[in-house]
Amino acid sequence: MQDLSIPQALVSSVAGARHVMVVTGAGMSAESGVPTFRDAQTGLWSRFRPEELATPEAFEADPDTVWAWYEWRRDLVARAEPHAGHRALAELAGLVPRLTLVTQNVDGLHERAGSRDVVEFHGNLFANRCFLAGHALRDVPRPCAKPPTCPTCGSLVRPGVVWFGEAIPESALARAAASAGDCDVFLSVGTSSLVYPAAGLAHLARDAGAVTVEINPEPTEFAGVATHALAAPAGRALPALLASVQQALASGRA
Ligand code: BV8
Repeated sequence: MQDLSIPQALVSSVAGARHVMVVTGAGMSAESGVPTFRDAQTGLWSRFRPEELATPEAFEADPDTVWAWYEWRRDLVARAEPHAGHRALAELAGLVPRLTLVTQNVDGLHERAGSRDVVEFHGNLFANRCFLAGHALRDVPRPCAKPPTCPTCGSLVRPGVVWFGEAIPESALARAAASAGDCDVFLSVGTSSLVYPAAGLAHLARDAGAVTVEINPEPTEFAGVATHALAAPAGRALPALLASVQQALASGRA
């Protein structure tokens, strides 16, 4: 399949950028075989909607079911591999003076692809902590059918993710908001742009004058206000963008 053609104006904006910001959503992991939230949950999970499971109330009401859902996702993610789109973002970081990568995903695939200093806006599947006091528990042995209890305070252990109705970690929110206000180019990749405050970052960047881009095979309402919209999967669009930027920099056309 030949490379996707990237608008020259976009290539020049990225190649000449001082600060590129990228926000990724579940669509970024789709080509790694990790289902998105909009996909029907497979098998056992077809009876639930993620918004019904990813809340503190759901965990308090039925810790075993919520924990089992996250164990199912940890198994799935542990078997998944980053794809060429993840690797393209890691490489792009080496071509521009500054790249801030914020992800809504909790699967750790960006780090496994080589990205550094990733802002995990919604936490990480493998960073467990206890429900009452937040004591971090690094090595919960797996498989682990039921939520363990915290050795320090005895409360149940929960996944170290941000649930609906929970605040984004302050440092992640501050870094993401500051970057959105400072970046020259903002790439929104693989997100339905429905969950806030993550979805607000693209508008912050646009209002601050950044060139904004949406990469999504199904354009969202943000595509209508973005500078560029690439209706393509991340695994095709990001390597094509990287190749075009590398060419522009090599030929001095940045
Ligand atoms: C907050 C971690 C306030 C867990 C996630 C009532 C009470 C409180 C808050 C609210 C409320 N009502 C509304 C809110 C705000 C709420 C919210 O936005 N709700 C939505 C549903 C309206 N937000 C919150 O609750 C946030 N917290 O507001 O706190 C507060 C403040 C101070 C003190 C206390 C409280 C917290 C939100 C975080 C929730 N946690 N994840 C877990 O993973 O289990 S959210 C989770 O869902 C994801 O992380 C992600 O953010 C979201 C799913 O969205 P996407 O990533 O975009 O995925 P989706 O499936 O939707 O779309 C995939 C896209 O990819 C599609 O467009 C598709 O076309 C595209 N695609 C498919 N294939 C590809 C592709 N793109 C590219 N390439 C491909 N190959």
